[in-house]
Amino acid sequence: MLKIVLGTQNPHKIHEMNLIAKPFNIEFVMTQGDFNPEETGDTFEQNAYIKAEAAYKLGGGELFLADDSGLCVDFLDGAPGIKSARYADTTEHRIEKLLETMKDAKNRNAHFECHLVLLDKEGGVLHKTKGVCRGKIAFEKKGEGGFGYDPVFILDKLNKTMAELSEDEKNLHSHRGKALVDMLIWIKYKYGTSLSI
Ligand code: ITT
Repeated sequence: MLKIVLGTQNPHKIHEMNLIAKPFNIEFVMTQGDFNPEETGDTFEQNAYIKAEAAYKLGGGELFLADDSGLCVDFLDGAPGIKSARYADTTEHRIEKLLETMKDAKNRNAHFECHLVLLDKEGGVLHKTKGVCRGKIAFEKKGEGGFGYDPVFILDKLNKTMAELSEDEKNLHSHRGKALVDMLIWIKYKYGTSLSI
């Protein structure tokens, strides 16, 4: 089993990513020590790099990965985007604010985006991937699964909210699932089928 240090404070991300990585014989482990980098970047990619670098500085492994992701709403010119986690103080308030802001919006198109950055044991960038999942903002919450904006994001492909999907279904269609499978395939071919580094 190849262990990769994941720079995140979000337990939902590590849970989803470990489900996806299991068939690849890869496990994500939390950083050791105080992981709390300031996300000062202007893009998802820059913030993913900032988090991956913070994980690398804490050490504890040979590969370091971070995810920066968010919800981009057409009606809001791409907001909340990189500020998705800071759009309001709690998940409930973030959803309430989004639904209120969107209450008269006809164009409800939106997408989730996920950017992953992988660093080596010297802190150099090894690989980057991106995943996108397209959908629409619902008029009300539906479903209990997932996290964050999942109850108000209706997937175009399935006409269900992300929160109505099983964990496997979400991973099959989500921005994170797409970005991570691309990353895992790259790691597999880079390091060989044994995945030992
Ligand atoms: P880390 O920075 O510690 O990884 P975070 O939750 O703050 O955790 P981000 O800065 O990447 O992560 O912000 C992502 C936010 O975007 C997240 O808090 C959710 O509000 C939203 N988000 C990202 N992926 C999502 C998903 O799969 N489902 C629902 N909301 C998601």
